Amino acid sequence: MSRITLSRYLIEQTRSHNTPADLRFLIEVVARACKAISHAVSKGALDDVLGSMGTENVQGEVQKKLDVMSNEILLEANEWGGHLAGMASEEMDQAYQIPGRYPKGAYLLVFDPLDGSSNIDVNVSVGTIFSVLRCPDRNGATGDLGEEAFLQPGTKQVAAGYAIYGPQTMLLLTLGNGVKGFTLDRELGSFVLTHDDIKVPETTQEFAVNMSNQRHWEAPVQRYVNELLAGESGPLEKNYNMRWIASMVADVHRILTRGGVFMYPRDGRDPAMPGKLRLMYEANPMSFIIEQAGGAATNGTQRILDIQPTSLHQRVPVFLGSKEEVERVTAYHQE
Ligand code: P6P
Repeated sequence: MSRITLSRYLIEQTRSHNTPADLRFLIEVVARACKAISHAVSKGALDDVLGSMGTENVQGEVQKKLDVMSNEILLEANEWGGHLAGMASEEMDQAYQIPGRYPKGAYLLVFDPLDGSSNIDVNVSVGTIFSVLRCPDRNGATGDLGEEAFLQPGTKQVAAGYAIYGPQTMLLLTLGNGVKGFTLDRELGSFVLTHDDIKVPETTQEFAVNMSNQRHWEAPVQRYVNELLAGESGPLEKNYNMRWIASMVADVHRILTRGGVFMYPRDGRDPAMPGKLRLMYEANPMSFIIEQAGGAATNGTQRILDIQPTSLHQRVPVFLGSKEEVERVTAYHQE
């Protein structure tokens, strides 16, 4: 059977779901950039790409060399094609303006160029997360694109995906009609469709959370996690396993593959920081993918995709994955 590459899948989506040609081109360019990032990540110590830059990003987090490299790969790949009106990244304080020498397009690309980068130096899976929005009508405005153009709820995403750089490099993608998984065939140099219709199992016996933060959690989360730990002798009447890779892409990929519930709750350490994960380029794209795969995603009190963003780098609590568990922990927040 001939293998369906990402390019063929996108062409077929254009025919069957009227996927616009410039969106198809955007996804192809992002996929090509992820191949370049995969190559750079795989070199590790061979190419002196490990370790830190000695700088901090807008989040106040130490920037790894590969964080900066991955960000530059995505900017350089996407800025010239004429499909974007602007870009935004975890690694950049301000929105990225398309240079005047290039044409501008209809879309906004928002990304975390290398999520989980604290794992790079210990050779654990990391990934790239991306979200695609339409640029609002600028009514003829020609100056710099302001942050407000990006501040759209997750329901406005036209595409979202991630690349995971693990034992295999994979690209998971949704255009709003299901979730597809593509595995990089390094001999072909193409992403090949290997997971045609990814679904999150509605129930699970596996949860993902950083337990070292337990003393900082709010009461509903304390109650829920204690019930998970109580196992079959507790109110949930089944035993649960725990996994925490501390790389959102890897934890979410596991959940898409075999189910589970992922949590990064708000905690009491810093009221100004309602959780660690960023809405625009972590929570929103991952929530779009999870919902398209039949799962659920909330911030504990509301659907993540319905949140109206107030700033480009805002953080939100995240509960996502198997619907039964997300609905349960969300219900506890309402009690
Ligand atoms: P912690 C990686 O830095 C990240 O943003 C996510 O990929 C991951 O889920 C989370 O932070 C891990 O956080 O506090 O467990 O190191």
